[in-house]
Amino acid sequence: MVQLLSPDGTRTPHPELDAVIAGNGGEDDLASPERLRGYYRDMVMIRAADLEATSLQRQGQLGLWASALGQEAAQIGAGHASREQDYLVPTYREHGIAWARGIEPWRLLESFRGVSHGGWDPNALRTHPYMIVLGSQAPHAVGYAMGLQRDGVVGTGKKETDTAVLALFGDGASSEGEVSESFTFAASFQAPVVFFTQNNQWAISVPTSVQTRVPLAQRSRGWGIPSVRVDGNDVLAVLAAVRDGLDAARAGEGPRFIEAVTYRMAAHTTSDDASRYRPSSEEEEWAAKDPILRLRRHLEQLGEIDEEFVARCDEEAHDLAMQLHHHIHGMEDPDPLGMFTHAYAEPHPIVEAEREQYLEYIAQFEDEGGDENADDATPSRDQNAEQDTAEQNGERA
Ligand SMILES: Cc1ncc(C[n+]2csc(CCOP(=O)(O)OP(=O)(O)O)c2C)c(N)n1
Ligand SMILES: [Mg+2]
Repeated sequence: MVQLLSPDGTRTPHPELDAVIAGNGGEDDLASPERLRGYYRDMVMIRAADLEATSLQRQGQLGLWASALGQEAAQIGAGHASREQDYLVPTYREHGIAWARGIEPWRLLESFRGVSHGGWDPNALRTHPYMIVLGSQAPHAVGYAMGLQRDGVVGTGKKETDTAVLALFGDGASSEGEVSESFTFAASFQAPVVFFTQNNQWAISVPTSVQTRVPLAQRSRGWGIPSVRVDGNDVLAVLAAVRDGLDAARAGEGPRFIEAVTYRMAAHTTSDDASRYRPSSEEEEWAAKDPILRLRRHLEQLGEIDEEFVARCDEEAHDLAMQLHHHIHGMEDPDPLGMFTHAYAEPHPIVEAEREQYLEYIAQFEDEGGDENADDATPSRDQNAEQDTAEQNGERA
């Protein structure tokens, strides 16, 4: 497993990736003190946003939240490894990726609150909307990558415009047939795509040991796709491996597969109770490998971090959490009928029938309560929150 920072923060040399970190002789040093402090700040910011989102869900302001706690280095490393023109295809837990790509964190909350279908312009930010269907990221990414080949922006030798795709998915999703099919297409067409799996040890309650008998990274080798297993709690190892893979892909060298070994510190989502299936000793063991702490120790060893900087990051993170809180309360509820509007580009008989059915459903409440306002007839967010809490307490019907 590739590691550039050991858990105590010591930098360990690597025969190939050191050159990538140093900018391959012509670019900026990816491990300059300024950049390292930047990664640290990023990780502190997204952790605070994540904790705030969890609180907002508990307050009934979000329907659900999928926490990325513990996966900050994997996501900030991979996000910053991509170049501006690259296209990223995320899952639903990619908050650090979104941050690194410049997506405002409250955009993420819109979908989890159910007030938008996506939340950002995928073309402008070169980052696809979150996708919950497991494994669907892979064929979308390979298709996009094959399109890039046909657009002539692969292997021209221009690093500023040659483009690659980063497909993100979890250890569990890697068992989906779509991922295997995508490996076939990517290898056959030598598509400029890097498959990046965050092996966070769990797929809800199923451990990675059930998904695979060999290290996940080995899976792609039968397709002739080179792979590497990196320490996913080491921001520099992830950064170097993903930058290297994407640059090879954009240069026309074909696909790569990267497994980042990390840990999902929280439950699967706010609807899950991880204590039912994993021991707290495991959580404690991984807490000692905390990715933020590791980078901080490294910066301390270099003498490049002081209390003032740490305090400023914490303050900014607190401000970000407050902003999220503020934005949530400013989000307007959408027209419930809007969900039928963009299902298809043109009218569709089934969608039309469903729309009519829903109109009739809403009308029932108007008859009963004599209330003219259809929105008030749907259960309120507070009522939903009460029901969710009851379900979490095991009071299911
Ligand atoms: C095709 C499909 N099957 C099942 C689900 C339900 N589901 C949502 S997340 C999840 C576990 C995914 O685990 P993993 O791929 O390891 O990603 P992680 O949640 O750990 O980030 C499952 C089974 C789904 N979203 N899509
Ligand atoms: Mg997983």
